Amino acid sequence: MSRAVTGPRTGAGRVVDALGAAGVRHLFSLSGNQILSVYDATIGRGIEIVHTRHEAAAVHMADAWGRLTEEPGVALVTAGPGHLNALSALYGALMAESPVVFLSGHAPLSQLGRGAFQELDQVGAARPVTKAAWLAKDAARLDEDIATALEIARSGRPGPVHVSLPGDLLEARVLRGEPKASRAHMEDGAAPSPGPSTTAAAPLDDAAVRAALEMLAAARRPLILVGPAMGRAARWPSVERLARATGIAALTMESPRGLNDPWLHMASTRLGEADAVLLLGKRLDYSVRFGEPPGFAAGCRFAQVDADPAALARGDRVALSIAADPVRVADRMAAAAGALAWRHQEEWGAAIRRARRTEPADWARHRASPARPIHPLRVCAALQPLLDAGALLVCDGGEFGQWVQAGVEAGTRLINGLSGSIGSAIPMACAARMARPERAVIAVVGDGTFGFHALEVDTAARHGLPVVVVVGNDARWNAEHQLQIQHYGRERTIACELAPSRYDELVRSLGGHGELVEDPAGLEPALARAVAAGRPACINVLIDGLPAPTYRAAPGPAH
Ligand SMILES: Cc1ncc(C[n+]2csc(CCOP(=O)(O)OP(=O)(O)O)c2C)c(N)n1
Ligand SMILES: [Mg+2]
Repeated sequence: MSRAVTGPRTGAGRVVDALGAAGVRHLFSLSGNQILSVYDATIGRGIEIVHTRHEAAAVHMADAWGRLTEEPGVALVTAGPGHLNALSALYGALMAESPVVFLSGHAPLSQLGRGAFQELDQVGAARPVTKAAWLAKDAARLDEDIATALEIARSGRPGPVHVSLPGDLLEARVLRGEPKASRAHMEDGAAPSPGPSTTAAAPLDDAAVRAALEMLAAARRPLILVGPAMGRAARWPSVERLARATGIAALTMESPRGLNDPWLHMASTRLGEADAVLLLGKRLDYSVRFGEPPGFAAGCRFAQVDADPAALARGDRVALSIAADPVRVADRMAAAAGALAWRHQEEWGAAIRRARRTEPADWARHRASPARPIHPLRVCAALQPLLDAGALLVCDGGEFGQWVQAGVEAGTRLINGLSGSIGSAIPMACAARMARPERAVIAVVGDGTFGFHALEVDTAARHGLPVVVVVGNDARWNAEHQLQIQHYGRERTIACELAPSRYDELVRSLGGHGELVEDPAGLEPALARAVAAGRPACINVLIDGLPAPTYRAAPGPAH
């Protein structure tokens, strides 16, 4: 049998060369016919393939890599069903504004329209969950496709970009200096130029920036709200500088629970008092209740800054819209703030910052509670010292996830985010450990959520990634159970029960460390052993399935 054509002189070689030249060292992937040429081309080229157990997990890993490094995480999957399996995770990356390059094998160009194996309009399927998506058309230009995809993913408002790679292009021999097809002859779906997302280079509209600053200066109770990318380490210092220069409190809005984000604590009860809001890289979307009453007062004015003009809200809620890089605008505003007369009282900004850290009065008792099943805040109390020592938190959704997001303070945390999707935490933790090998990485998931990507513990074991998975086991899809109680009544709850399964034993069977914790006193020692295990670990905690915390206008019981 003759060997397939692979190596540096093929289209696949061009793909790998372009990735390597851009500094990409990992491909998060699940194998398949159409991409084996790319696997082959990585041999000896310094690029590690992290071979996952589901395509969505590969994208979640690329997403975490993107969020932590601000360099695109690259996922590579096979055509048709492999491609489709990955799409839900791309939605997570899109909503988290994470730079991701999503590459899929694709039916050969030479067979298109004839019912090729796994032939599918992959570009059409990926378009709603990407910044840009196209089908590669020329083997000699595959390197340009990759470079363009990487550039679009990280520019402007970061996000995922897709390129479909036809199998025949990947396997085609490409000689150096081979003539390239002219882009002008390509049909719709060919590689776009980075285009309007590169507003970074455009001159700032000084008058508009000044008007936004004056709007804040004239307000009594101004606020700064920022989106997911602005809340990350690479951009947050600019937000902080502006907050310091103006005395205005700045908050990141990255929770699917929006103004009810439990991490906001008592601040969630005060945001509606604002009379002017600066949105930095933050859409006026569902998470801020579109800026409308009762979320915000009818008279509250909004100024919105976004690198992506399409993200700017239409309608009369926004007094000022600025299409520009929010980092540049924040820096410009911080520099100019001293020259203005500010009307707001420092006390308002301080009150919001204080409220953000103010917990209901009874939380201290819950953190120390000896009760069984274990209170979620007791788990938080056990996690906090590890986070204080530098562990990175990857927290999923569901009621347990909300408790932990609210109940701990983490130097670095990744959450499921505005997609409102559950299931990403275990694969994200794997990539987080790759991006930050010096730090302990703790994934927090509900028992239902654990099932989405539990087998990525196997990926972690094979790739030497000792992540710690803490499962809050209430034998229930509790978030939905709670909604049933709220909307239909306690006597009409249905179909949300799970078994109190031994997820710790599952992890042990995969070569990991696993412990069941039923007694709160066992939490700290079990977590310490898990962190020290040097292999993936699961602490399966039997918790009380409580509704996630909510806040009232005055500190009081959580529920
Ligand atoms: C992909 C996806 N599927 C379904 C949901 C709806 N959903 C949100 S939370 C939740 C329950 C999660 O259960 P578990 O992980 O056990 O956490 P718990 O709420 O019990 O603490 C479900 C089904 C979702 N948000 N995302
Ligand atoms: Mg549960």
